[in-house]
Amino acid sequence: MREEFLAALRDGYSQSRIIGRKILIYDLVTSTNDLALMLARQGECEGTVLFAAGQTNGRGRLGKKWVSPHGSGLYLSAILRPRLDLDQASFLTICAGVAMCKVLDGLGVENVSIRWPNDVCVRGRKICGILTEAEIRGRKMDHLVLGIGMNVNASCDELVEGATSIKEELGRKFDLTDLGAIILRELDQEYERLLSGRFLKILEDFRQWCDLCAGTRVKIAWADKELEGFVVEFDESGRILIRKDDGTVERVSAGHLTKIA
Ligand code: BT5
Repeated sequence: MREEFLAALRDGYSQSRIIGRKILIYDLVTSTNDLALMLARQGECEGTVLFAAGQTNGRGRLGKKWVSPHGSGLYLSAILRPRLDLDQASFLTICAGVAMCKVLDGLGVENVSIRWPNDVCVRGRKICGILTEAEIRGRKMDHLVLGIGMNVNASCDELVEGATSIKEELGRKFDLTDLGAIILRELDQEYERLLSGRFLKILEDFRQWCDLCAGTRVKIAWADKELEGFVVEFDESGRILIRKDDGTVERVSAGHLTKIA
């Protein structure tokens, strides 16, 4: 493990400024995102993070399941109240993706990349998933829950096809508490950058980690819609800009993306 990460580990949670200033730890929950959304509605403060050892109903996007073997992964949700427009909520996913890439890279995991919008992969195998859920009051964002699932000590056979874990990549187990501290520190740093308006810096990092570049031909499917075209760029809300074959450019904030050779 690299030196700066060992230092982060020694400092533990104390470095957290916002994310992680209050930590709630559970054994088995349905979903840390469900619990965090409930607490956020009841007024829980910004920065509170919930960790669970296991989830019976870990969720991905659009009702998909997040497989959460008990005791061998990190399942956490942070309650955030950023002053952002609702359509900028997906930038939190970008931010968290960058933070998780930095964590994995710092541990020595090679070939880490972001599969837009919310998967962190190693050589195309998914190691971490991010689920950002925002709720509004009136026309403004009231709170947002940032959920992260990281496969740490699970073996491939405990996960799903196409998944991997830190243990599978590095050949050894990690202490979940230490890793939790490292994750909070990185998340907090990225969140700090976001709150201070350094969107472009975060986007710069995102482009470095993202497995897509301008000119890649892709197909994106969401709800009952699908479009195909060439990647142009990502905007400050984390949306992808696609130039369709008729020359028009469409912005998409989430969906299932497939690269077309
Ligand atoms: C995600 O959704 O990747 C977001 C996952 C977020 C999970 C965290 S855990 C803490 C918090 N509480 C929750 O309830 N959720 C969050 P999506 O892009 O829709 O991907 C879902 C797909 O990932 C599934 O359909 C599977 O194909 C795959 N998958 C499920 N479990 C996996 C795992 N443990 N590792 C890798 N891939 C997995």
